[in-house]
Amino acid sequence: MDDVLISVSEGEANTLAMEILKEAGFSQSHAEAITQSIITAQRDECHSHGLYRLISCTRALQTGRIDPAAEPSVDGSTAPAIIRADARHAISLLAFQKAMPLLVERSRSLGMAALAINNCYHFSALWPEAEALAAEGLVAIVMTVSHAWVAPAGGNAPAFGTNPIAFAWPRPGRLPFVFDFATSAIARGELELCRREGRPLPHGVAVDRAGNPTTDPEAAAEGAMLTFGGYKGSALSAMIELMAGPLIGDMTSAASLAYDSGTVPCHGEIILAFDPARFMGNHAPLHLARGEALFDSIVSQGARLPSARRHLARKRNSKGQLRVRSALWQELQDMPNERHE
Ligand code: NDP
Ligand code: PYC
Repeated sequence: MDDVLISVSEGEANTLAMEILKEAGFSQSHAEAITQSIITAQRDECHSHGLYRLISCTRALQTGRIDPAAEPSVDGSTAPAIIRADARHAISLLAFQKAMPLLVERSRSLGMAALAINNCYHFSALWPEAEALAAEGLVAIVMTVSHAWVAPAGGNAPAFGTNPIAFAWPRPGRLPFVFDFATSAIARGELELCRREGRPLPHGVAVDRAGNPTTDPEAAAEGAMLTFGGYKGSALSAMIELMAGPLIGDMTSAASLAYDSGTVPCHGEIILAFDPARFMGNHAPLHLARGEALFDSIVSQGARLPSARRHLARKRNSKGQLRVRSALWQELQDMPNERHE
């Protein structure tokens, strides 16, 4: 498919996203949380989790599995360092928003705390949540499972989700150091974009149903995706299954897929937050300077920090214009009309 990036006003994109989500049935607060996440991703040119997700969110809602209006509950009584949020079978984002203040408060008072979000449908990029915690001066790790699409190293049948992990490290006076990636060799969103746009997959990211390497997105969707970094990514993916699944009393990717009959997976997300002020004490400036020296040693040799591309994109798009694929923008504009026909 021949497609180009066009410039779209952020205000217009915001209005269209809200219209699509509200018409699909999402409550005002869920529609706002979803819109905020996808506009934030689009602004940073993270296309696989930007405006494109309006299509999958509305389709997911049509399965009848997602509650479009459930108000999440937040409970900090299990243990001082454990906060539980029950998304009540809604999209995860509102649960995070509602629980974050308590996570920040407990992380500061105890030095570290964990937020377990249960019973959520999760479609979004993780870095906005990691970055929000870094903006509070906290170090953060965010993990979630997803749909069982990914084979373990040495196997060829799906066992893991694409299982992303994000990490954020606050940097005084600068944007935080953040990375956020799927533990699959590519995110499912990338595979779906290749499928929509008729592009081949990169080599080495998927196998077909017979277990042979493939670059055909259709064959890969019927076969299995692969983890990044061979057995290392595979082990990391298994860790995320355990941490964001059984540890917080929730589903693995495979269990959730079976439970939801292959429609949309409902599962958990875990967010860990550490207060550097508590860990470092009086020596904080020294240790933060060591962190900065580490970053300098990376960039001084011509390598880039994760998020550097994103932060440049954010700067480029800071004047209220977003870069959107033209075919996607057309499809989104047609969406509310289609429902009126
Ligand atoms: P990418 O491979 O696009 O990027 C991974 C990370 O690596 C980013 O932080 C990126 O920074 C950084 N990076 C990329 N290239 C370099 C480089 N050359 N040097 C240094 N750092 C680099 O991520 P994925 O496609 O795997 O994931 C995309 C998104 O999908 C993530 O936001 C993830 O949360 C989301 N996702 C969500 C899932 C869910 O269930 N909700 C499941 C799977 C993925 P930069 O952004 O600046 O390029
Ligand atoms: O891109 O792998 C992905 C993904 C799964 C769920 C949401 N995004």
